[in-house]
Amino acid sequence: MIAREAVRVLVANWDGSYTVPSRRLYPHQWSWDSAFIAIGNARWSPRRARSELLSLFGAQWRDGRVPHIVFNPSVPDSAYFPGPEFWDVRAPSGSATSGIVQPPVHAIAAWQVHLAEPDTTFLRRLYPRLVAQQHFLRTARRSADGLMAIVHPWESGMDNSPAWDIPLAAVAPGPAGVARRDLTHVSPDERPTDRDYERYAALARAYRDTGYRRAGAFAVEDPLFNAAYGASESALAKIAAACGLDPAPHHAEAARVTAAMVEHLYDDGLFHSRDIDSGILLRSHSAAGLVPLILPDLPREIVNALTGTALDRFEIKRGLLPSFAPGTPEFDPVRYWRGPSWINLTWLVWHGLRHRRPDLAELLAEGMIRAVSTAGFREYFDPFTAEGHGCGDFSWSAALVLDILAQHGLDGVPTSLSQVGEELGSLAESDDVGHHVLA
Ligand code: 2M8
Repeated sequence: MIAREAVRVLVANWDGSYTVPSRRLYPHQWSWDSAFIAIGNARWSPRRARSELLSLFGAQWRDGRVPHIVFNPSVPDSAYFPGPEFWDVRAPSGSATSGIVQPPVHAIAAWQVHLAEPDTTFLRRLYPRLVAQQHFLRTARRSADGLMAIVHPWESGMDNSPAWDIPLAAVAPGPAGVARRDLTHVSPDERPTDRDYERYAALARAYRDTGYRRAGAFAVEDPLFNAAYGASESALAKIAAACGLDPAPHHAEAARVTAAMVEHLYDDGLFHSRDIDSGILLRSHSAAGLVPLILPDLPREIVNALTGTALDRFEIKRGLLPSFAPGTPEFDPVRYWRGPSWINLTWLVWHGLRHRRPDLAELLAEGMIRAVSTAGFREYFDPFTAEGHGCGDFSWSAALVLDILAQHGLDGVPTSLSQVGEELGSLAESDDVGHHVLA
């Protein structure tokens, strides 16, 4: 049974207060992974779901930024590149962290966790931290046209997407011979190239050397990142209302960023990234351009156009959303973010279509379940054959499929999930907070 298998993966990857994305490939806490994992954990252990988010925000910086990695001090530096020695920075809690961020999907996750098991104490605790996270982005990262910039491909979450080929080519690569650890666990054909890594390391080093303050040679407005920011403002409006606070400023900010995205990033049935320095729209065929479907205020005609693009160019009738459009020269069905289907991207588009096009949402739900049933909870999947790639027992694949199963009532899930939850309940309740401080 898939639900039981998914919970097994999440239990195996639990580290006491949060979940690692993968035991060997990603042995620390990752920011947007934790948000997706919380959404899935909420379906069988709301307590773990709350802990996942509180633990991450325990490592929030004073300026509001939520680092993309919080390092586990008991894992050796050499287990992951770049590790804590490279980033060389600590959060006020004392945890070693990275200095960059990831798409801010956390308010969306917090609201989903609350819906699964209402808990206003949790919401009240997290709300000011979520607000600070958004505040950091709109102060430190806001561009002239009112959108938020990312300063590293890792901040997009879609590291080696072809959408970054042009802006990344302008970055001078650092020294060759980066001490990569990922290739010990996954085939080189399924990961970014060494050349990509030399540039990633050079960019991160340059940002670090400004005290994590000034963007280097890479600064773009990404549609997924900005859509996450906007949808998080809509979620914050609901959270504020549930806490007896004023939701109006959040509604206004969500509407403002949606309008700015439509004005500056939309063209011809898809959202694109924009290079901040040149102001040029980086037209590509990345599935990031469909993620603005999660924005509640998106105009109807744009929703229709995006849906048409999802069907024609991304061929979602197959049930799997490719991360880059097939039929383009850059498309590669097995290399990381250059074409394979990922459960988190598919979940985001599914989330955006749920109330607008339930027929298509159902199709994607079935596609995700088919993929994990045949290939297991792999990191990514060939969008044509559903063959699994990257690491196995990958946490957000397991977590988000639990959410899909629960929402679609597939696999007899509401009953079986609560059974699984009950069986594992003593484990979920008895373990304790790990190394991250729950502030
Ligand atoms: C991948 O990114 C990390 C760097 O952050 C890596 O390649 O080492 C991406 O898939 C990213 O989206 C994800 O959050 C992370 C952990 O799953 O792995």
